[in-house]
Amino acid sequence: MNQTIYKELCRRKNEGKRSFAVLIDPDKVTEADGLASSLMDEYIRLSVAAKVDYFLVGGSLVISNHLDECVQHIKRNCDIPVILFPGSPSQISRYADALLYLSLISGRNPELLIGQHVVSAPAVKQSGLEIMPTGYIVVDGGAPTTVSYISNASPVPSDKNEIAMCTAMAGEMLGMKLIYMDAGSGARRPITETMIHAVARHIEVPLIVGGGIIEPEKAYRNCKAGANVIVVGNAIEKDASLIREMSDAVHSVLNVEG
Ligand code: 1GP
Repeated sequence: MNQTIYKELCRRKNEGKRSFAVLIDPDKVTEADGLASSLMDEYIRLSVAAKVDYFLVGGSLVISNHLDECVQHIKRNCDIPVILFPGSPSQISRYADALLYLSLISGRNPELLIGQHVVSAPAVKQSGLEIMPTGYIVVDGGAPTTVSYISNASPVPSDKNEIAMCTAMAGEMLGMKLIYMDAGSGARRPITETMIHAVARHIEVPLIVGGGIIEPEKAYRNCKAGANVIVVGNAIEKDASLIREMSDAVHSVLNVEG
């Protein structure tokens, strides 16, 4: 299987480079008829200018059926790789470059650990997408988020660094190629740097961190703590000019740490 995106993620990690990903919710950037909104074009334009590394496309609850149109529009208009971040097995588009194949390892809901994967396995395989097995760790962000409600699983308490650390270690030893720590979209409290550091220093695979990051300074500190990829969605929806500031903050960190 083609592993272009994953190899690039690992290369960037090994070189001490951090990556910035803009999260796009197809519901928010397409019109009722599926056509791209001017907002989507603005995101693409600003992201290209700011040298954004990846687009993550998806969400815990995608209501419209415009995923394909959204991904195709991005692919037609820029070279930034598109990685699917699906909230359910229906969120697969063969037009994307890669798929975060998420297993909710912080939860104890068998459907989200393996059940939905079994049901969707043939379709996922046929998609031809680059599959990136990802241990998904949801951390309490101070408010019930869509992901915690939909997943019907309790998040890791925000101050229990050792639980997050052991969960990530177990995920890596089970074969996960990425660990994604998420406080949930729109989290009131993003994941602490101490938790990020505790996890990062115990795993070898790239670490993605997102949820409630609204300030470039926080993105910077997360990278210093050991995050390899920073994901921002909500804050950019409120102020698209943050794309540049976040991207610059993330890319300003260049060192191999913890
Ligand atoms: C959510 O990690 C992502 O799954 C991004 O969160 O929308 O709060 O930036 P925000």
